[in-house]
Amino acid sequence: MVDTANTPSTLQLFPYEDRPGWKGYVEWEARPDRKEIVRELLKGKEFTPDPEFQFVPLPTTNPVLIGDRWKEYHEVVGLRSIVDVSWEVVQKEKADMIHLLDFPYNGETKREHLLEKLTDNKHHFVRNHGGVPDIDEDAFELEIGGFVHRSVKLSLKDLKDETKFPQSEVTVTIQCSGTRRIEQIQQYPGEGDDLINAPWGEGAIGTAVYRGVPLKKVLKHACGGVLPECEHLEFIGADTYFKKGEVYNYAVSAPWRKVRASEEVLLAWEMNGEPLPKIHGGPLRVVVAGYIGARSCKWVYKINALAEPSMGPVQQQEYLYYTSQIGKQNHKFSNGFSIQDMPVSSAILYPLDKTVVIHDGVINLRGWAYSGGGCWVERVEVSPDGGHVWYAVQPDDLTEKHYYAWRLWKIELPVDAEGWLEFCVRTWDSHCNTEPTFVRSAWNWDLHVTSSCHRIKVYSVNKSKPATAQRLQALESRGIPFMPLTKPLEFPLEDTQDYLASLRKYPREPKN
Ligand SMILES: Nc1nc2c(c(=O)[nH]1)N[C@H]1C(S)=C(S)[C@@H](COP(=O)(O)O)O[C@H]1N2
Ligand SMILES: [Mo]
Repeated sequence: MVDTANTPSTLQLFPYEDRPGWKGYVEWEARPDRKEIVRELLKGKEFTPDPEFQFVPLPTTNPVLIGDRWKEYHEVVGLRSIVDVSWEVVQKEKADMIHLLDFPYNGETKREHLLEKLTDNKHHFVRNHGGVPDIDEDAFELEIGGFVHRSVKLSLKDLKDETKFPQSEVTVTIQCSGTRRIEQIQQYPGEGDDLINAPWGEGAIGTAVYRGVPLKKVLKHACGGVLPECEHLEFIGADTYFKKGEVYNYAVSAPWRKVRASEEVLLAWEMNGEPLPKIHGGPLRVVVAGYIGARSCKWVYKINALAEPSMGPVQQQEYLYYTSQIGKQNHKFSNGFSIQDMPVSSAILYPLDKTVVIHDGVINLRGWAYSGGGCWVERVEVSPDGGHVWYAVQPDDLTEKHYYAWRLWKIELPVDAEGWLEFCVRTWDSHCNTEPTFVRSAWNWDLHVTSSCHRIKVYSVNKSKPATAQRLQALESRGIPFMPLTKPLEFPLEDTQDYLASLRKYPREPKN
């Protein structure tokens, strides 16, 4: 618990509005003095532990998890208003979501909203490591420095000036590397990070058309290019991130090689034709197409050209992919590889897991398929038997190809068998990559990148079978619903006469 007796004196320590028009922004990276004060304030204090949700079932509430600990961090340093304002933004911009974590806000898109090629801004998932800054467009400024020929400060007006920078519009799928993490958790619990590694299902992914300027053009035209020492571009966001008793601004990086090669590393201010919503990084964010969501820094106000990757904890200490033998006792920041390009993956959105499907020998399935790194989805295959027999989705049943976006798919799957069946999906991309077969094949301590074949269990009732059709009719004529599946039938399906006839024809015991 927070020792409130010690907090009032800290209330004025850090400004809620560090620059005029920049609410909810506090500069930490350029202020080691402030970082030191926070370190001292947090030292030795006890905070509410994070909720345990890996060894126990997830609550069915919405919000699912409550970030008490993170609210208390902000309270102790006198920044409680960041917590409150962030929740107000959620109410305004993201009312209709699965709120996985209330603060820092993590919101998952509901299944029905994943079935559109472009995800509506109000339904696109959100992953935050801190609060949501509220920065005036007119007051906003982007600073670029480090190993560039010329350090610059650019207003949003400068960036939007087409006589200075050519603009691009790109359809991009942003996927959190935690998508489908819940499947890893259900098999083997893993990293319980201080900032809760959200138990995402299939909805930490979304697709939008982003408008902005390619970063490489800005580096070229505004900064006169980068210096030979520049190998990485670091992006710093205006939000506040606590990690192990220290405070930071969110910082990540992407290699210069990626930025140079690609029009698709954008500084974006528009999402699906609308100004970038605050919760998605407005007024300006980076969009690193093809990479894990974490690199697409929101509220980016500073870019540094560096010789090495960012030392920000998100880049250095998180989003690492370990072997399945590396766990709590032996993981180091250097012995996992840094996840950048997203691998190929897919999900079945309908039918829902653990549902009953009454059908005529064909079940309709729908879902998404995506591959990062500029690879595109070539083929989606679905299996009705856990992965032995595979049926390919027909080309007409896939949405159009993009270099950096998902394809939605649908298929009419022939299904003869009844009872519990395991359906799964696997996708092949343009580089002939496909998905590991089982979660266990790709389980990793940080629970990232669940890219194994997505599996669901469906209870099949095939009414093209005469016996099944008759029984369903018998139920209907009595007004008895089939569901819920686990409720026993209210009447016997066989009368005594039929039973005895059958028994006499096929005796239970051998005759001799
Ligand atoms: N400044 C900042 N940028 C950020 C984050 C953040 O917490 N702060 N989260 C990252 C992560 S982990 C993901 S998956 C994406 C999510 O983008 P979205 O919230 O717009 O969907 O933003 C990334 N950019
Ligand atoms: Mo993420």
